Amino acid sequence: MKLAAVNHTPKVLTQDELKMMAADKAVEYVKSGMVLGLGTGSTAAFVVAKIGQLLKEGKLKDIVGVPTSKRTAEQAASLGIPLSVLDDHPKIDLAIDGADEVDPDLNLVKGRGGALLREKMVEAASSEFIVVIDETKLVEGLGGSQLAMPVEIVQFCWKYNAERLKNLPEVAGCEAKLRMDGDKPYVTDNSNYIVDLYFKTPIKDAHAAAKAISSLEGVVDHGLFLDMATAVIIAGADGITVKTR
Ligand code: ABF
Repeated sequence: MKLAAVNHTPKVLTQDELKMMAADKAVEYVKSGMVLGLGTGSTAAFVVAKIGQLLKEGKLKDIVGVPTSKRTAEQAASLGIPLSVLDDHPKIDLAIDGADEVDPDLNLVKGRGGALLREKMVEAASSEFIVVIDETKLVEGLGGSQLAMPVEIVQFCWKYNAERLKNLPEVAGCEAKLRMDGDKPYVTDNSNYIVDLYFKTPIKDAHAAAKAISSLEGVVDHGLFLDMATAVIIAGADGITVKTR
């Protein structure tokens, strides 16, 4: 008798599938009547899409979304999610957003998508802040991915400020590069520039670095989101893990 071959190799999930899994889990925490902070980036876009779907199906009601970027506002509006701003809804029940790096204490690097300022304003105003990531975002220390840690600065004399950032002892040894959009500087939703800091080794003291960066005149905000996340949902090959503070 000839036996049919059975393939027992487990399916390897793509990064997008993992992001969607994390997003779906986070949306389980959304309840009707909530004011929601809507994040930015590809993982947050899955969250917004799911919320839109549940609203359409009548499984969620009376949601108000406070978007963290113009592109999230556009996506949410296209899905019929009612929108507001912090001026009108200064207290947010729950914000859900992605991140670029997450350390073991649930501190984050965010803002590679360029929306760090509005993300930080909305997420700081939220009673709960759930971060949704795939496992590639986990690091032992912030800056450890060797990818950009963004700093939003005013356009005026950006070179002067990039130089001052690079020379701060708290971020010693980093490189500072103006973020570009083609052959022009990248401009944020708030009409500012971004200087990306690149680290060869993780930042030694992220709280000291955050304080030093913020102390420079002309710095608007930075991508270190410290002591802000209340939970992190991580999607990996072994499924979903929820870490809480
Ligand atoms: C936002 O989107 C940002 O703070 C972060 O830069 C980025 C994460 O992107 P993605 O979810 O696309 O990986 O959350």
